[in-house]
Amino acid sequence: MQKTFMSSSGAASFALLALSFSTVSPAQVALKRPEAAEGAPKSAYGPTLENSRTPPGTAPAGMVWIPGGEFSMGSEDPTGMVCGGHDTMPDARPVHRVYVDGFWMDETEVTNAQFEAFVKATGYRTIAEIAPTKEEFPTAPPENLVAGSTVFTPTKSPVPLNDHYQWWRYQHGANWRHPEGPGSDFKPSDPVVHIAYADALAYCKWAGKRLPTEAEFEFAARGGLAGEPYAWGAELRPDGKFMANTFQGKFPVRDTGEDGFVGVAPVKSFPANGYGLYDMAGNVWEWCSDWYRPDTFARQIAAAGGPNKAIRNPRGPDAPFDPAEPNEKKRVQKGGSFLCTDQYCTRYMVGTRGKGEETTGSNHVGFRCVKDPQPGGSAAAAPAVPSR
Ligand SMILES: [Ca+2]
Ligand SMILES: [Cu+2]
Repeated sequence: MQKTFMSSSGAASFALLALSFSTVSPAQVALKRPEAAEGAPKSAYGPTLENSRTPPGTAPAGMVWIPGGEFSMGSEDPTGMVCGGHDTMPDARPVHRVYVDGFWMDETEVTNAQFEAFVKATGYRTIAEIAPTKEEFPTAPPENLVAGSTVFTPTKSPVPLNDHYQWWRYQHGANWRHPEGPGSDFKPSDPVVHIAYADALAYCKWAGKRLPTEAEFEFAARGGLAGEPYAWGAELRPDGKFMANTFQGKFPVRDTGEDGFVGVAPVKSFPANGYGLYDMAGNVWEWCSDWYRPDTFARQIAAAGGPNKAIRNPRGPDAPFDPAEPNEKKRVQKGGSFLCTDQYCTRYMVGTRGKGEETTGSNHVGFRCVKDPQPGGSAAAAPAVPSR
């Protein structure tokens, strides 16, 4: 019932611990570092203890079974790692134990074709398609009260990376149908973008699904591995192979697209992880249902009585708070995007956390859905049906 793995950072698997020491090489002993070894540095990660991988019924179309179980959530400081980048990411610590129940998850990000089916069935209009009002933005000049969304724009020359407004512009007419603005058209197999939180929720409701919690997303992204920095293992590019759609070249001047894609990539362009999920890192950011706070993990651990007491099915704090922008209501986003690079942001790393203001989509923010198993076991009896 349990699968355990040797993590790159030295977390020992249960299987190895069960061996007698006489059968283990000195190198392995050094990796395992018994709990009693005082003063020795110790990985914060424990094993991943999966529930049964047997699905509770037939999978809903396009979804895969995520078994759930207990795992270590969060990220150690990546700045010392190869390709770890410059950001220490304290909001992803302490690493701590979490348990999630099993669930179904979309094997890909929601695509434009899927989103178009939703829009055709419901007439839904996304936030990016609706002009902001004077009531919502009393101080904004009237000429700015135009529907649109934020679009990444390469700079002409290298810039200090301390002000992201240098490479984001508010583009009138940018929305899921026109990802770069008027004149650009969506591709059916690309992930839908320019999706605000409410837009994602509306789609989920129509599809009979919901957004993943942050813990569910991370459990799923780890694909059964334990303590690895990436959804596929220890290295960003094993044997030189690109495993996710990220940014190459000089950020934010020019993406050379060595991984095959400048900007967004069609879903399933890179290998699936251990659970059969595609693009859990890179491509587009994905909304989670949790409110964002930088100290979420510390608060949960305090409430649970320590980092080794598994927190069951965490749903995040009751209210959002980001000291960097205290008036904005932010939700957690996971996975990073096609703009991630170790020059600026390495949130393609599986234990790291992103955040986004609820009403703000952009051309690198999308989502995917999850679904709870049906009581009685047959999930196949509940296909996605328009609810209105
Ligand atoms: Ca790319
Ligand atoms: Cu990033």
